[in-house]
Amino acid sequence: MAFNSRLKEDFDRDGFVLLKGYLSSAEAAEINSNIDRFIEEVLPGAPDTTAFYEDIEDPSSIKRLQNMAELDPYFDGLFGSYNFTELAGFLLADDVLPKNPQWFNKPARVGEVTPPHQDGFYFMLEPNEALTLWIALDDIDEENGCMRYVRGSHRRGMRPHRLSNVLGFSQGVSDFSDEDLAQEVAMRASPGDVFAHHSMVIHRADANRSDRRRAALGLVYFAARAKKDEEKAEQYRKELFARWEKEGKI
Ligand SMILES: O=C(O)CCC(=O)C(=O)O
Repeated sequence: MAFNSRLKEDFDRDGFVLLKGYLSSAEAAEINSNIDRFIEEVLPGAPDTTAFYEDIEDPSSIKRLQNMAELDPYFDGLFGSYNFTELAGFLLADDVLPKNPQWFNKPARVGEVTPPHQDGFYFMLEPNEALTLWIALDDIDEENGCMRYVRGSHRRGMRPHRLSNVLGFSQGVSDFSDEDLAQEVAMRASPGDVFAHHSMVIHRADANRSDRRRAALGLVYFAARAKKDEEKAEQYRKELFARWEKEGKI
């Protein structure tokens, strides 16, 4: 599939791009019904680390599902569907490797903030060349926690991160400033819209205090030229999970 060169220019300049109506609302509904099926049929037999909850006592408060491709062929197949791989390859100008698909949910009323962060801080790549295709699955706006990107921040290097108290987002940019806020754009979306965001772009989202759910599926792709220090990344992941377990968060 041929993509428009304007798309790449926008992505390179801003660090994110919106592909309005990339999927139809029926295709977004199919993803939603597969997430429902995953929760009902796969999650009960899956490792505890598959789901994070806003309130561990409330099974309806899932805020994150991860490792879905390993657990379910539908989500594994999604990476290669809808020309997603071609899109990611076009934007990163490289072959790409699909990674962990994750469901990012902000349940109505209780969905917590997404702290400002750069995904590349977690990815630990050299060079830090990766992106997320963030597929909107609901009508999303300022009230239910839309994505907010700091335009062009991917070109200004890795910012310092410190521990955040938000489960699932262990680290946040520690010197997030008014200058960042001035460059920030709040992005509304409809089901089927897809954002591509670079691993170095700063992004965040507000809490969801509305009566509507705010959900999206994130598909991560690493550029083939980006190399990962697997040992360091695994050690870091283990420490995080041990800490969350100790604090009774998972
Ligand atoms: O959905 C969110 O609030 C955050 C998602 C995110 O940080 C990401 O896709 O990199």
